[in-house]
Amino acid sequence: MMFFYDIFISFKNCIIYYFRNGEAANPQRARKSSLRKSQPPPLKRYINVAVTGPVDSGKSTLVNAMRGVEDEDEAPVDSLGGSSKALPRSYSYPANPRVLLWDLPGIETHEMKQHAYLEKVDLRSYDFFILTTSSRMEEEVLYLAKEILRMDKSFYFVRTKIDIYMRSTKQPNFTQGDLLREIRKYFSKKLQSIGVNIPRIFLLSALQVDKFDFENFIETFNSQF
Ligand SMILES: Nc1nc2c(ncn2[C@@H]2O[C@H](COP(=O)(O)OP(=O)(O)OP(=O)(O)O)[C@@H](O)[C@H]2O)c(=O)[nH]1
Ligand SMILES: [Mg+2]
Repeated sequence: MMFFYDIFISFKNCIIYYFRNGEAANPQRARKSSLRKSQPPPLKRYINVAVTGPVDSGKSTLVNAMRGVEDEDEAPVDSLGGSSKALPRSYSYPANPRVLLWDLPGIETHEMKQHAYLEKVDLRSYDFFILTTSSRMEEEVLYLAKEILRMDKSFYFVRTKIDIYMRSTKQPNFTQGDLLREIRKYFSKKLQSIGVNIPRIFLLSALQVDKFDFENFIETFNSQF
């Protein structure tokens, strides 16, 4: 009796493995199917990392900088990704072939649009998030952060275009270090207020990768995945 039970269990596991791996080979399909399920498939070939944030916050430029390319046109879009800007696009990550970087469309300010955004990009199907903003902590960024926490997943918080901020901010008694410390403290407080105990915050420029937090960001990312 035990023997037949063992055969039944291993047959069942084979079927589960087959279907999960099928989805893993095609994240687009996995995303669609995860709309129907409460959980994304635990067995996946890729670590799907979503770069998300408001419109124009520097998502695509950051993806390019992470991949070490200057112009999006030079970077071949993975066949897995769509071609429209309104769709998430996937890119390989040269430093780690297990990672797939997803350049998500920008989230818009209006509350209803925020809701629609979650449906459109199916946030649940990603494993990790890089949340970008190019200004102060906007409402939609906090909204995304809360959604990610609700899914029990984590994120890096990236304040992009910090080079512009540094160039345009003139505070006579503040050194660059002071300014960066203030910004970090500001974002830290905001993120802690929604329950992120130890926020991982990077203040960087995707166009000046040898300055600010960019190198630290890449090192941290590479050591985590
Ligand atoms: N100076 C500076 N400019 C940046 C930086 N990151 C992005 N930009 C510029 O900001 C503009 C918008 O950048 P994108 O990367 O297209 O922004 P996005 O979030 O992908 O925009 P959408 O996909 O339209 O939501 C471009 O002109 C970039 O060159 C940065 O770190 N520093
Ligand atoms: Mg973009």
